[in-house]
Amino acid sequence: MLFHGRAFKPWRIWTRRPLWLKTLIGMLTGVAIGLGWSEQALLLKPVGTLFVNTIQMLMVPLIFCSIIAGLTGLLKGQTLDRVGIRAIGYYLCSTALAICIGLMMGWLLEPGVGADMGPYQRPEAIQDLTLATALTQLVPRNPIQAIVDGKILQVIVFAVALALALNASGRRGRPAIRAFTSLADGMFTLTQMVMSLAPYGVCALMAWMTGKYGGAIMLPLLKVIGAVYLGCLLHVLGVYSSLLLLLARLNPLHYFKSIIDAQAVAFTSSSSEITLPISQTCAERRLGVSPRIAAKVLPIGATINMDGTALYQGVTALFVAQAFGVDLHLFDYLIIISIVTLASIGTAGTPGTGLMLLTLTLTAVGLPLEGVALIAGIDRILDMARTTVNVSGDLLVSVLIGRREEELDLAIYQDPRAGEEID
Ligand code: DAS
Repeated sequence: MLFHGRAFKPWRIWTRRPLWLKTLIGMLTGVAIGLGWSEQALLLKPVGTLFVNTIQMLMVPLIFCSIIAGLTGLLKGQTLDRVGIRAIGYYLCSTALAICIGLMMGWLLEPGVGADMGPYQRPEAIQDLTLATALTQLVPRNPIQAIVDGKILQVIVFAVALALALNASGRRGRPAIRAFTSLADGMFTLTQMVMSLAPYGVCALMAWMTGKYGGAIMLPLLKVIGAVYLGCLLHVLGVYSSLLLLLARLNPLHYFKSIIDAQAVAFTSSSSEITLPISQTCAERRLGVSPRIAAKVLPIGATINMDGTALYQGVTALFVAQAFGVDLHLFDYLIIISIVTLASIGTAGTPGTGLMLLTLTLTAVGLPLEGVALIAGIDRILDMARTTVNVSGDLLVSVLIGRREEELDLAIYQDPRAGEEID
């Protein structure tokens, strides 16, 4: 059959839809199946488990290669200068602060309470872990064994150490860096291939979970959206304003007015990398940051700064723990803060990477990966907010460093109209 002169292929109506929309449709279809045919829906569990196992298969090699590729790509064989070190310091501190806000929102709003999907038994090894043993175990005795056992924190520590060593070894390290960079690219491609199956995997898991636990699990997802958006608002308005006032003695209002364009692109694209050119223009023409500082600080931010993603990890990890009836303790929170802060080094500024990072976070504290399927359906809605915060944080640090290096044009900062229009 012809349609506008071309062969009409009805399946294209589905295949051409964006992945996030197909995943959302998959989730809603799964809920409908679970509510309508709860007995039969339980038979879909193996399909969902297969999807979860496939994601788990990717995790360790993906984070290992992407941290090495990300860190060596950032350092480019040099040692960081004062601006670079300060930028990374600001970024990692604000990311850790963002996770704390996310954990606080999850603890206060308790989005997962009422989902009643527990009780879930965490692995003994994680339950019995103490702070002393965790600190001693930070450094893996056998890094290959750590990779085999999926000990996330040890894998990350080893990856950061190896990246710094390869970067310091100059020309001799380049073949290895190239190898890890192409491996990381391969892992990202494989991740995209696996995530293209998300609509079907999430559909199967949601059908099974709804069939087993009922439709009550949907309401908590709305609370997750509320908690993430509220936390993002609190972080940007509260933390960023305070940092501008306390560290740079600048009026935050000018900052918020100047970054609207970049935030709009980040919100609609859900990608820090796509937003980077707009951020650069915003920084120079609206915030008055010098091109030298903007060119150095913003790419670092797009690579390692993930305040919104970190905050989202805090909320969703607590959501999954509450939904499955698992009590997390202070020590678990410290593990989440460490993992997410360090893993953000290797997290790409592209849509959906936060969901992949969530698999690391849940594994590190022994929570079920079925929680990833619960979140996957609404992830794009959350990604829009967290990417907006990521980009806002990048721009904030460029202002703080520009101010400290006396490379901030106050005339432009105080009157963004003084800068050129952003075309
Ligand atoms: N979308 C990612 C970014 O571009 C963030 C995320 O997925 O968490 O920053």
